[in-house]
Amino acid sequence: MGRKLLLDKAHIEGIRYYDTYRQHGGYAAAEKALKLAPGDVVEEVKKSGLRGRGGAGFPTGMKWSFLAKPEGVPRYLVCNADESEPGTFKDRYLMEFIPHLLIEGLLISSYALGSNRTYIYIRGEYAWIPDILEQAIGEARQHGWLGKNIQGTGFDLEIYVHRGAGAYICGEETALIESLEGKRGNPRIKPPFPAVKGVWDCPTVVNNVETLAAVVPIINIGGEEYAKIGTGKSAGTKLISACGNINKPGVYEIEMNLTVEEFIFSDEYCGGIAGGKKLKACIPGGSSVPILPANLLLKTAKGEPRLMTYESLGDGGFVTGSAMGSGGFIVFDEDQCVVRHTLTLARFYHHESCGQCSPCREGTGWMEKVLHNIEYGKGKMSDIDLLWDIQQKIDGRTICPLGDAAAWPVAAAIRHFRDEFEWHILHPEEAQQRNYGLAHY
Ligand code: L3W
Ligand code: SF4
Repeated sequence: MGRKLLLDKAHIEGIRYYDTYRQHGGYAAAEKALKLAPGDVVEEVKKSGLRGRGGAGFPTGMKWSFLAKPEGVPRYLVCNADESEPGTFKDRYLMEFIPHLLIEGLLISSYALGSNRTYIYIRGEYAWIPDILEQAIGEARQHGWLGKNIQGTGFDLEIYVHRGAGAYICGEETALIESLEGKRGNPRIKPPFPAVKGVWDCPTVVNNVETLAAVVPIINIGGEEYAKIGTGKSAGTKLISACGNINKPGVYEIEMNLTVEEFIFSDEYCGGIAGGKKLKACIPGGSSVPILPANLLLKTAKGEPRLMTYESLGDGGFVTGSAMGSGGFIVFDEDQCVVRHTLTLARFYHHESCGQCSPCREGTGWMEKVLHNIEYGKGKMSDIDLLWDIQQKIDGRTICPLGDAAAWPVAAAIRHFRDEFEWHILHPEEAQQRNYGLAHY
């Protein structure tokens, strides 16, 4: 059984409330961190090897050390709780069941970064969670963990919960900042990175919910100890939200050296494919990452077992690999239709494109139309090459990663399941009549 650092107490009755959280060791890491110099807390996070849990996997300690510190200018920490990536629901679980873990992580991280005003930007559709967070913030203030002169250290901190309005693009950090400032959530061109010019043009760190929660066990056990878990490049534990055609969908905490095979088939995690069917494919890191067919999912191109790590899931780049992404693990059984799923995703990205750059605005719409034709019996063989061409013209040519995220699923579907596209084109009536029993995510 793997070590649990984030969800080890999530099952305890009443852990959502301060008294229970405190009785079970809560705020011990904050006590410890507040006795250290802020720079030493940053060092501890650097030593841990923690990487951003929102999708990009950028080293957290490095991001923190990039934060500009001009004299007399406030610095901000923003928690990205705009969890909207299809297949991803692990941050919701953390906030809903163990909100004080996030508040404690925010306190420690704000102290380390010198942020006296920290924001939680939360997805609009998570309508019931702001109340849970506000309750935890109120309790933390009541017990002297927020407000002025926290625990007599001279450090002041307020945490504000800001609700988004339901746009996926606001999970992109610069769109999130625009939205937080009260504007339309259009991504900004980077550089400058938020670490230099973020909220109200001030230096800002934007980190994912899980990343900030992971700071608590890092301080509790020490950065070096945390770094011993996993594979080095993928240190620590990771939350995975597993869904699709599996026996036990849910949020799991894994050590990052578990094999994909064990994750899917063991009873401790997904419990195998539902209905005794065969595994067909998987999107292992949220809808933006390439789909992997079963043969490439369980073993790497070198024939080694594929691990639930940044490096193993991403090995070989586009050809054989996918990505750890946000940890949204979507499993497909043998009856699933890759064309239909690719269309669903194309529709999503078209709908969510902010429209600023032409390749994304126009290309996502084109991909949706062409896929719709193929799925609904009006496709031509040349449409497959057309789709390939469109995705290539989007990839790497846009302001923010949404363009790439729209292109990659299409590219991977054609690369690995071209025969399915051809079958749809050659058998239009049969393709329409099939009832696929789509996986839910
Ligand atoms: C200062 C530099 N800071 C990089 C910072 C940068 C950002 C972080 C990573 O996209 C991905 C995307 C989705 N000085 C810096 C620097 N930084 N160089 O490091 O940056 P980047 O550009 O690699 O990625 P990103 O823009 O954060 C995130 C993928 O995640 N994804 C999406 C998941 C969506 C959710 C959700 O719904 N919550 O998680 C899943 O795979 O496609 O590729 O902070 O500022 N020189
Ligand atoms: Fe907007 Fe798409 Fe361009 Fe991102 S890539 S800025 S979502 S148009």
